[in-house]
Amino acid sequence: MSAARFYLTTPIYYASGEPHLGHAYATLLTDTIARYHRQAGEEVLFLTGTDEHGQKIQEEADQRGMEPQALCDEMAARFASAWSELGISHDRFIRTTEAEHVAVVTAVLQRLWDAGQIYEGEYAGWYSVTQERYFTEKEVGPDRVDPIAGKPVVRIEETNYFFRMSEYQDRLVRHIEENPDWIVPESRRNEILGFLRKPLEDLSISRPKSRLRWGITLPFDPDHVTYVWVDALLNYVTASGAIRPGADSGNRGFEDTSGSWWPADLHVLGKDIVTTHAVYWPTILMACGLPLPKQILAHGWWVVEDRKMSKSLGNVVDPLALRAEFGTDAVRWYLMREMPTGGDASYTPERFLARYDELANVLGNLASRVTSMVARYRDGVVPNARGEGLSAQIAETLVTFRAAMDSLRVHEALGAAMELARTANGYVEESEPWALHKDPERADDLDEALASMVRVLVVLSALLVTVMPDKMSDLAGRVGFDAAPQLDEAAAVEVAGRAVRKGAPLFPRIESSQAAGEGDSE
Ligand code: ME8
Repeated sequence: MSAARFYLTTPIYYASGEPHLGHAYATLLTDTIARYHRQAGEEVLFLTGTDEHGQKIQEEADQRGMEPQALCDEMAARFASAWSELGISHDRFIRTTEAEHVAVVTAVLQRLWDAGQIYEGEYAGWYSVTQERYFTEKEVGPDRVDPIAGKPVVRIEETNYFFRMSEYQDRLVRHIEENPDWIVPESRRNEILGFLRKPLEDLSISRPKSRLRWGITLPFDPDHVTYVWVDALLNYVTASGAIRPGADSGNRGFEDTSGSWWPADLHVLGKDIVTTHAVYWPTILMACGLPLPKQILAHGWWVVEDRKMSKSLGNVVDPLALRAEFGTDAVRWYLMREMPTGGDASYTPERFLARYDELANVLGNLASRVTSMVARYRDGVVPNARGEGLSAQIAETLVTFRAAMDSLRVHEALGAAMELARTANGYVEESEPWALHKDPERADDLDEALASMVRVLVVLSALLVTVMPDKMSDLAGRVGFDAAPQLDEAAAVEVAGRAVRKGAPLFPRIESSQAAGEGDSE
């Protein structure tokens, strides 16, 4: 039987600015979920990339006195290198200026045009360049600002092509109602259902070249380019390989996506772009005859003093600077552990340090104590004992961890793992290996306690390797494993006889934890 497959995506980020902590969060969240599926033995396609067309990019390039393509080349490289520094394990980095993608967008538009799904009309409305979207009179309010970033909108009146989105309203509402987990969390699902209570309008899908030259030319009118969101959303189909214009299969992909990665299992994105993903996107797919993605996870925002962190607000935190100081895995841990998936979280240096302390004082401390006791009391070899002192807690943690990960509550899964480390520190205190060591009659008890502690470290490495791949591989290595084991094997691996080494602290203490008088010590 072939392995189960899982296809998941991040948003593709605008190539108009540098990656910041918000982008890093979305990408890391997707990475953590991707690693979790790989660790379960599934075959995974993890897609990320850059969104390179549209007015926002053109304006940024004009401002810098650059060609848009040169700006995109520079920014795509920045994103790719940030992701490599943050240990992101994507399988494909797509750029919407790639020839393959341009061909897919062209094929899709031609298909919609041939099917009578696109017509020419007049548009008059408020446009936000920051969001690359029209908003209604009501949404922009008397101040004429977009409701997401609060930036001014502009009035646009022009001839556009429209996609008959309104025809799909009922089908979309039914889909959302019949699939309660299609959009998570529920708050975002309700928001979309609320939006769909009003009549859905048709979607303007083109821009005249007289106003915007940077985009994919419409196949049926050379004077217009494709609206950037239609172009961008299709990246998910391009990378799936479902439609390969010009290939032997022709456009077979529209009728039959077998053999490709489409439909996606999960789109991860921020709550700022739920409407485009949960309304525009599924209706376009319906009109093309393509299956819908299986799930949409809308995560919350990192805010700084109650305002969304964003380039346009000028309040961004650079994830790479944090990484230089604390290491990649500490940044990954903070972002994944601190933000309740779906909620908002506020970035503060204090919270960062508090989460780091958890790593140093709970997990790092446990690893250090256990490895040094095995070294000291048993010459660095795990004794031949069953090591079942914490079996019940391990079993319970595995159940909680899996359930939380499967329902995309990553922060909860990580919390459960950290709780196991806390419990294990308590076990160390209670079993008092230092006292057992002094009593030759209790050598078996000491063996059992040490083996149990090592087992917990192995399980922790398996639980946390998705979020801290380097540190947890290091931890597995310190207790005699080549790599952190797969989750379903972790509780039952043989620990007896493994060679243990202590090594330098996994998470070196930083000043605040030293000041607090705690740390990575026995
Ligand atoms: O919207 N907190 O790109 P974008 C958390 N190109 N996440 C944040 C964030 C914050 N403060 N700021 C950004 C676009 N993000 C389009 C997407 S997809 C077909 C096209 C994350 O560069 C979050 O995931 O503005 C958000 O949805 C995404 O970056 C938007 O990135």
